[in-house]
Amino acid sequence: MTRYESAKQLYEKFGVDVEKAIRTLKEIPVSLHCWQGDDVIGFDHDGPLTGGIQTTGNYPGKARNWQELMQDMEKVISLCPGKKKLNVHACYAIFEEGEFVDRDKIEPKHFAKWVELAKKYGMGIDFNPTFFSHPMCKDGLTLSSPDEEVRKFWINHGKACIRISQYFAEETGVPCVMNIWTGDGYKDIPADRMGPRMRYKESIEEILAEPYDKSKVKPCVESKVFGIGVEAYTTGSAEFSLSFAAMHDGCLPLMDNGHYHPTEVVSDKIPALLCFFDEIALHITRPIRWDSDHVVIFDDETKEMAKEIVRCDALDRVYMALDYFDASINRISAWTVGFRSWQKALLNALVTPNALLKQLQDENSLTKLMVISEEIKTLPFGDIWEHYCETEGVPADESWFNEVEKYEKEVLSKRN
Ligand code: RNT
Ligand code: ZN
Repeated sequence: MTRYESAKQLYEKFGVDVEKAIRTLKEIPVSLHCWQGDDVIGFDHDGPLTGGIQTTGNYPGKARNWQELMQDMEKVISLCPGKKKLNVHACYAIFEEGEFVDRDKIEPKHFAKWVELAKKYGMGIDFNPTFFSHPMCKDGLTLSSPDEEVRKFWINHGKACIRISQYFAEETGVPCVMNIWTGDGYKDIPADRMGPRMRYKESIEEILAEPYDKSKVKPCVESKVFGIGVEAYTTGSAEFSLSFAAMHDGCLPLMDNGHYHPTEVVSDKIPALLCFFDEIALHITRPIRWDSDHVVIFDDETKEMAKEIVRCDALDRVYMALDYFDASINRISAWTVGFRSWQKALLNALVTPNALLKQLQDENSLTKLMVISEEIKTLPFGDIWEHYCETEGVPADESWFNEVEKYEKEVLSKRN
């Protein structure tokens, strides 16, 4: 018997269909964020990263242009099992030599190269307007600015992004999740908290008034608690964003698990929102003490979030996207560890005996629920994971890192 066969038998004892779990996982897309590769800079400006988010570290070899970024993403794709979707930010528009248009004027053609990459791998694309790192972020405000000209610019950016999202969906045949996040807020106690929120509400409504096909474009609003330099007040707070999505048909709430107070957990929020929304979206990250956007690892809360999606039978109702950026380590490795970790979390959730555990809860057999929950933690999950990677044609163990080291030597170290 192989190690996989014997592991499978142990899981079967708890009523788990391992083959089915693997088949299911292969069909679930996870969005791979382009911004891990160049520290959230993009191709449309020279200035620094703003908006209350920050990358730290200066590990050599970051991608300097679209060719390098795509080459790096293809490397990551080759090292990760599972179905991928691309996640692109508007600041990653690709211009012809000498061409430039500002964000309110971008068009589908500026993203044709991304469509080419997606088609090469049979992937869909998710999209994000970029409301940061730009001179029109006036006093740290965009869609909620008191300056009408500023708001108008960003509303037009949002509308352009709706059109680009629809183009992505039409080209790839996969719906495009378009996420609206702004870093709008104040460093210190504001005198007016509602004014900016009313302006934000009206601005998003104007963006969503752009005609689009609801089956193709899935707009979301992402909430946040605070950012660097924006500690006292965030316009798009949790209550604001959740209420906005609830009150606007077709708009999804997006929860980023770095955007809550440290003892709040998104794993518990997933089943709460699924009681009310047909579909929701997630940004999967790893906050250490704050919204630090560390690389996702196979830790307890990551596992718990995946378990909730599976237990709620909501794999087709939750859009999952990675969102982290670490510039202190090899970026290809950072990307790969994060993607593989979320795959592990999903596989782990799918081979958890959820039906049995739920039955124990409903019978109020809470003692036995604890006993079984603890026993299954030491089942040979690694053997199932290894088998899954083999069937996906990617390295099953840490040997993928040899490829990254080779790539660093041959490609990354030549960039400067
Ligand atoms: C920032 C938000 C947002 C960004 C990306 C780049 O705190 O999480 O989602 O990380 O849009
Ligand atoms: Zn996010």
